[in-house]
Amino acid sequence: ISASSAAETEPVTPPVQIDHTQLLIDGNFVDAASGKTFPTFDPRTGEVIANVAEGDSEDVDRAVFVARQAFDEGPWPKMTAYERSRILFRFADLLEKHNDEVAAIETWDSGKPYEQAANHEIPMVARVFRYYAGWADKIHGLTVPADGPHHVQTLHEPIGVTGQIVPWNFPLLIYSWKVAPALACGNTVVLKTAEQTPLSALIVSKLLLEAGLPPGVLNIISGFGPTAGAALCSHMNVDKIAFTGSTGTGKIVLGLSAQSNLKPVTLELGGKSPFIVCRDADIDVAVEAAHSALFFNQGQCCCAGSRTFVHESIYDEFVEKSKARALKRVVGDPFRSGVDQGPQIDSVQFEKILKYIRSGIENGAKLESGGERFGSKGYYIQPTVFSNVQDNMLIARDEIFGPVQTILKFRDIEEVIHRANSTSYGLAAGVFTKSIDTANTLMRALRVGTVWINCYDVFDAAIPFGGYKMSGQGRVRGVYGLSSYLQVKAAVTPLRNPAW
Ligand code: TXE
Repeated sequence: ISASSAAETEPVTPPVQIDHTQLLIDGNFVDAASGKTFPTFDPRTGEVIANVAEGDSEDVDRAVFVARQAFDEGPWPKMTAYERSRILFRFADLLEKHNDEVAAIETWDSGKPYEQAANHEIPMVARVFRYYAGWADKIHGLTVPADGPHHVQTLHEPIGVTGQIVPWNFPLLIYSWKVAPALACGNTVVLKTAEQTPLSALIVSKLLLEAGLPPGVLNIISGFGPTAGAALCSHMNVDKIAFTGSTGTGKIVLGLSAQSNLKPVTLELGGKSPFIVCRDADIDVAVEAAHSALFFNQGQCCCAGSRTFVHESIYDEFVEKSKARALKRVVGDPFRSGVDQGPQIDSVQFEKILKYIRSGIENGAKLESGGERFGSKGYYIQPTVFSNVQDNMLIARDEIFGPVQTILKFRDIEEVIHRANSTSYGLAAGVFTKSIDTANTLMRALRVGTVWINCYDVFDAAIPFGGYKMSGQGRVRGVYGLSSYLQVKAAVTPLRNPAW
């Protein structure tokens, strides 16, 4: 299909129906206490997909109450770790059976290409659950060689009721990074989905119940941030919050914890990640990697390589090739095969991105390709490339969260290190060079949570992910992802009774 025809033709009818739109509390689908609902929209058209129960503080109270009971009275943390692990493994098998149905719901609600969801994201969700299922019965403490005649040991215990808040760009993948380690460690969960994408978590959580998860252990609240989200963050009976979203909201979440019960908070926030192409890089490989580092998932990635720094000796060639690559990107209905880029999530993001594009033009960056909406319906935006971008321009400073590549020029390594680090973010970076010395120098100098060298966006259940600076606190995934869901208890006993 040609790019333009794809967006102009009638939207493909999604090969799935929506069965679940209520809140999931204590193992049952229930209406919101207020009886209110809100619409979730199809980003391809702006039309309503379904009306979903709108959870608020009363529903959060109900969910936290049952999650507390399931934690304090069992059965979840009291089950053997092996039983918990088996339920999580069983769920991963079930999810694989329902892969295409779940992927279709994810695509319909979020606009991401179905092939991306069905072939990569949903399988990765199963992988993440298997990874943490494997950890469930391998979590143990230490014996500690303290001074004095004491036997000292540590117990790694679940924290309790964990509140989780997820965004709309990877609704289920981010769900898996939070729910899987929390459950593996024996915690119970109240999770609030993003208001733009409430649907997929409901069917997937139902599969977890089918796999044997006891009622009350995982509760799903659909609803808005300032109401349901804030109620969860302020709740006195929630023991921990894990949040992924914008840096601004992350600050609010931290504040709500401070004003309530000082529950520990982990944050995975925004970024403005540098992608550095050195003079000795394989230019074609780097062009392709820089393109997908930015445009993947409609540019809606917290770790998007959104500042492409290119050495001056190869700058013009790199810009030409990046422009040609962007023009080849297939934009269209995400249900069609071969489509690389679907619509942006909603009208708010769509307008925000177009505003950034206008500011780039006004500030004197050179528009190489794109720059406008794509088609006349829905929230599609043309793959956009800017060259001659300067560090002080808004498009080089702010997280655009859309298909807008900004290409900057640099002269030497010290200079690019300084410029790459001159941001309040610190999530990720890409480095393209054939020199191991240059790679190691940059890898150590960049103040970011992940450095991809001669690659980008390599995700794996075992690789930790998280931000330096204002990109976040704590790590998700891997063994590091477990520690946010565990308390460490030190237990001390004398080796010899002093009365002897
Ligand atoms: O984010 P919010 P939005 C960035 C990206 C995007 C911008 C705004 O730049 O353009 O954020 O997106 C919940 N208390 N990222 O407005 O508000 C909200 O309901 C508790 C980067 O969608 O952070 C949703 O579930 N919760 C990011 C979640 O927070 C609150 C992914 C994220 O919404 C709340 C998404 C409150 N007061 C956006 N207010 C990434 N790191 O990948 C909102 N929420």
